[in-house]
Amino acid sequence: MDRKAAQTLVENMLAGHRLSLARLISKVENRDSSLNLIMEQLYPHTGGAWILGITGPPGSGKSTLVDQMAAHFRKAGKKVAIVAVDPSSPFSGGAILGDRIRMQQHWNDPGVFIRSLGTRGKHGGLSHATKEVVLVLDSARFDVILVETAGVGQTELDILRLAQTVLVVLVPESGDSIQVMKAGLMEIADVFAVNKSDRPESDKLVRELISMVGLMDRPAGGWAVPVHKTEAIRDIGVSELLKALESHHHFLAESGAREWKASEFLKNEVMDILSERLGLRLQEAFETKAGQKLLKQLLGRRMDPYKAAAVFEKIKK
Ligand SMILES: Nc1nc2c(ncn2[C@@H]2O[C@H](COP(=O)(O)OP(=O)(O)O)[C@@H](O)[C@H]2O)c(=O)[nH]1
Ligand SMILES: [Mg+2]
Repeated sequence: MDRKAAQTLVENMLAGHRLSLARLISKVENRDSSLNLIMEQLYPHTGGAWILGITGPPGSGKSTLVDQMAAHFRKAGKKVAIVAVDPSSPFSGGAILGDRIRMQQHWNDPGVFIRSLGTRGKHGGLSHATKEVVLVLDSARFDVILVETAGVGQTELDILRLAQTVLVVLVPESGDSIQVMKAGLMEIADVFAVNKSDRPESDKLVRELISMVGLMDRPAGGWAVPVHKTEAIRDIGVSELLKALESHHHFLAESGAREWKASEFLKNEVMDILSERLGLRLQEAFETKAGQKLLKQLLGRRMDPYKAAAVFEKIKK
């Protein structure tokens, strides 16, 4: 796709054309060669959306909660995009299908856009593609973008760095607060939801989390992480949870943390782009005659990896 075609596609998307939006997202996901042209066109239109990350162990009720939250946002007249990332399933399989069925209440609503990213990108750049898919949706003027990821690994936590507000969803079965700490969820949570509050022991987890949050180092005037009980399937506690999330959103704007977060994110973004490019270029460099020779030298212990890296550093395209 050339510059002109990218421009037209982005213009159509900005005008509200659904199919163009879907096509752009696919191109971003597949790391299309016109990616940089697409980003150039749409980037000036980003920055308006509230990006809300939802994470937690599989089965804690994230999708159910996201579904209810979307319904609340719709009632308030907001346009909502939902991005469900499931890195555990390399193919769009069971979990994603389940999500689709659950989210059916929104299917005919033009104010809701749902996308599942179940596969890794061509070059394995799932987390990077996710960030850019979110940027596309941001430019498409969705008021809220809900990004659901299963909080099981580092890449998933990475994705959440792009979120302005992070909701961590837990259930009593997912373990105690010690495990929450170990999984790195304590540092990223802006709000906790203890879901499936219809189950016994949810009060115990709530108490644990509250005392844990109280022990956290927090600068004066910082955000106090609230803990909310929800029962997603019956929409119990969801509107209170949303109020807490919204006040975090306001807190970000008022405290200046929003800008700080955005600049951290952008720094990482540029570094990610560079390392993605560098990675591809090095991959190609290994395929060349010179690269093969170097590899042989490495294998024969006539060259060490540090020296080889220095040689590659000098390769110009
Ligand atoms: N008892 C109970 N079950 C729930 C609640 N919320 C979700 N579930 C169920 O828990 C299961 C997993 O939910 P899902 O939203 O797919 O979890 P996810 O993997 O975190 O996205 C589903 O069978 C839901 O119906 C709740 O508040 N109470
Ligand atoms: Mg889910």
